[in-house]
Amino acid sequence: MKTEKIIVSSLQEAVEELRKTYGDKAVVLSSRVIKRKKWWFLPFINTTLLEVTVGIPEDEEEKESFKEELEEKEKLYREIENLKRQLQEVLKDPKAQNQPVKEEEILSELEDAFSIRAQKVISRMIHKGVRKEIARKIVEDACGYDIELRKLDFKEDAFESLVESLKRHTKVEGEAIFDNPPDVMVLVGPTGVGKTTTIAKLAYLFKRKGKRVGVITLDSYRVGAVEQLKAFVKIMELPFKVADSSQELQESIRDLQDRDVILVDTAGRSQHDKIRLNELRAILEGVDPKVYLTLSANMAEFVMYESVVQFGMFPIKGLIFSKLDETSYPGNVINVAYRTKLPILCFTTGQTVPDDIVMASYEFLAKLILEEGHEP
Ligand SMILES: Nc1nc2c(ncn2[C@@H]2O[C@H](COP(=O)(O)OP(=O)(O)OP(=O)(O)O)[C@@H](O)[C@H]2O)c(=O)[nH]1
Ligand SMILES: [Mg+2]
Repeated sequence: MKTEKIIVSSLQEAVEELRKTYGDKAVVLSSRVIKRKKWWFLPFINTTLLEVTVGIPEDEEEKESFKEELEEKEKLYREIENLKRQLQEVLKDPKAQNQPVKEEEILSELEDAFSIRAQKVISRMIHKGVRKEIARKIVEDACGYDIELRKLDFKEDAFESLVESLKRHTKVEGEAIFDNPPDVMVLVGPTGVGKTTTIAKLAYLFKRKGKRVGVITLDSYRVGAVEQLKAFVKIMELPFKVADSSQELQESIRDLQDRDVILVDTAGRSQHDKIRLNELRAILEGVDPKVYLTLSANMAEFVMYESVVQFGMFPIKGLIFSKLDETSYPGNVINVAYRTKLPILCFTTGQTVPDDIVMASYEFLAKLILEEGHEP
């Protein structure tokens, strides 16, 4: 494969340029931000450009594998488009803005179809922030038709039935990760959601399960970020590396080859900051990591979708929901899990390392929606 560097103002422009010159065969391999003088006579005014490295396949076999890669990417883009459409719907619906729902309204809509106990569960779910149609669907599938009541009622115990329904409507990874740890696991997400703290908690759990753990941070931008993680890692006596570039990351991974799992922390990025997201993508290129998106449970639901869409430029393997202790409306977690079908890895429930973490399970999800909360 031949590689070439082109200077463009955006990745979009790079893709268009490639299509024009090489058709579908060429791909973007990496990109980096560069500063150029906009006008030579104004020496202090720089403009931000992207230097994009492109790969151009030379033989038939390579073309074939590029075709597959392209198809894979197209599939991903289609999924993202689909999520975007769903996001538009959510934004159109005023309930997304957490408007209070009137108890009588909910119950009057449900009383013909559901038993009283099923109605109560739906109503509780809605008060916890689960969207009405999602709560209804999850409970409907947890129920069977009771001939005597002539209504839908839980097949067995409400909790057990909900667990079964959640298995059909959401995905959970949870403890399973310890049986089959990823070689390289990267946490991405918006700023301040708790990525670094979660890495420390996960490192502890992997270690407790007898796995050999290594930790790498890519966050050398923020003052104190390296020290923050280093301190935790030192207490756990784990090897720790700091990497600044794709090459340093690959070297660090090679140095930690004897580890069962390498946890990689990244600097928080706004989901709107395309340039910094692309920088991270370029650093991760060639590593094939399992990427987990960390979202804070107290974020507005539509911001969560927005993050899923924007961070969708990484192959997201699963979701981590942090700061569950800071929300009284965990229903948004159920909504996002239901809609995106991305597996949930874990929840974090406080600032204390390593204790405040719960690996996700369907039972935990059911508890989340059945527990008493803020009800009128
Ligand atoms: N209440 C609560 N606070 C948390 C939780 N997880 C992390 N925090 C706190 O949130 C703050 C930010 O946590 P970090 O782990 O530094 O977040 P980050 O995503 O790494 O932040 P950046 O690297 O700056 O993007 C810290 O004060 C943490 O103690 C949690 O589950 N609950
Ligand atoms: Mg951090």
